[in-house]
Amino acid sequence: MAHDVKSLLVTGGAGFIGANFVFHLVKHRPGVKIVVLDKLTYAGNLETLKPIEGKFHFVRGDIQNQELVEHLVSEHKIDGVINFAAESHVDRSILGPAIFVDTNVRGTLSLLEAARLRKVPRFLQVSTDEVYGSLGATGYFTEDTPLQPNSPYSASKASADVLVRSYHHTFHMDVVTTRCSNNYGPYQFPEKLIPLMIANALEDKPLPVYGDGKNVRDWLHVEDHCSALLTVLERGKAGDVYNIGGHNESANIDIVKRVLKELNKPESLIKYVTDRPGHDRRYAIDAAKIERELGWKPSYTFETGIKQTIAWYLDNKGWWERIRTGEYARYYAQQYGAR
Ligand code: NAD
Ligand code: TDX
Repeated sequence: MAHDVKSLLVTGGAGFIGANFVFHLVKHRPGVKIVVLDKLTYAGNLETLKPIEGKFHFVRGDIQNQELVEHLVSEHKIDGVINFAAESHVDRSILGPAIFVDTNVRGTLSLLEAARLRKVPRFLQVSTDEVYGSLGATGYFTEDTPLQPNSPYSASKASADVLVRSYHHTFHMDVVTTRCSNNYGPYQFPEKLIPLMIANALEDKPLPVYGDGKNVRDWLHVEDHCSALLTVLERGKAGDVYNIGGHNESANIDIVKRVLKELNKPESLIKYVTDRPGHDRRYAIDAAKIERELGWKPSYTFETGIKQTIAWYLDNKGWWERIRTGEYARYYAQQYGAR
């Protein structure tokens, strides 16, 4: 059944993917009312949404506040929820796991309860390929791969996924779950691999590569993730899971060298550092189901996507330079200082 959502609650809409999704909606579904609920943690940034000010409603709040969520659902006649709100960084989950359970598990439960009690007709949980664990040199994650999360972050996301599943089976709620591979693109917080390497290279600072640099990630441009999410929101089958990926595997060291080459910076900036504890070796998504059943396919090649992304970081230095002071500087010293 196609879902013609008219009023969408976007949680975590001031973060990297959430904000890109709000841009995508404004452009492709101008008639949809958008309500953004975001706590504005270190990763949330209202400045990102400034170019479309007036085209969405913004509420600062925590997804764990079920009363607030229920109120928003009634006030705005919400007929769809898409949940981006999360603690999203693996390294931070190693430094302090508790908030990952609070936001990613308890927060998702609070949203599910609010949606169930207020009879919201559609709920999309934005999940990740990391719930499947780690692959060896061959094979792909399919929707049937067992959940074997290895970090506190991925464990919290997997916990949320099984809660979402249970709401479909027990309460017959109309839920869909997506599991996407690593995203890159404009507005990504500079703690994640690609923007961190771009920013450090531009400032001639060392580029910290974990372990042997040969861990493999499967990269998808954020706009392609957003088009897949809208497709699943509107046409995904209730209760189903959809993997999202662009068939673009790369070893971290190759990504880092690529960034340096594009910026005309020397490879001597690369610094191999102590590995991430429990570091997953390889992620690779089999996206055949969403391609076959919903006709989605990515539009960016990595070639065009990485050039566009680097150009964006060059043109928007103010956005990330402001972030790299204050709380971020303290995190960076804790994460990389003694490595
Ligand atoms: P992000 O860290 O950039 O943004 C998270 C947003 O959620 C921020 O705006 C933050 O303020 C908000 N938030 C955090 N806790 C909140 C709370 N308790 N209540 C309300 N808002 C809160 O994350 P992202 O990279 O944009 O990821 C978005 C979602 O996509 C996450 O659920 C993540 O697990 C998933 N995902 C990310 C990737 C990736 O490569 N970045 C890939 C697959 C899936
Ligand atoms: O400084 C670094 N050096 C380094 O070698 C950082 C920050 C990362 N890495 C490596 C670790 C990973 O193998 O690069 C790879 C990518 O790291 P992250 O950008 O931290 O992403 P990852 O851990 O793969 O998780 C991301 O993809 C799945 C997102 O952060 C998650 O939110 C998403 O669910």
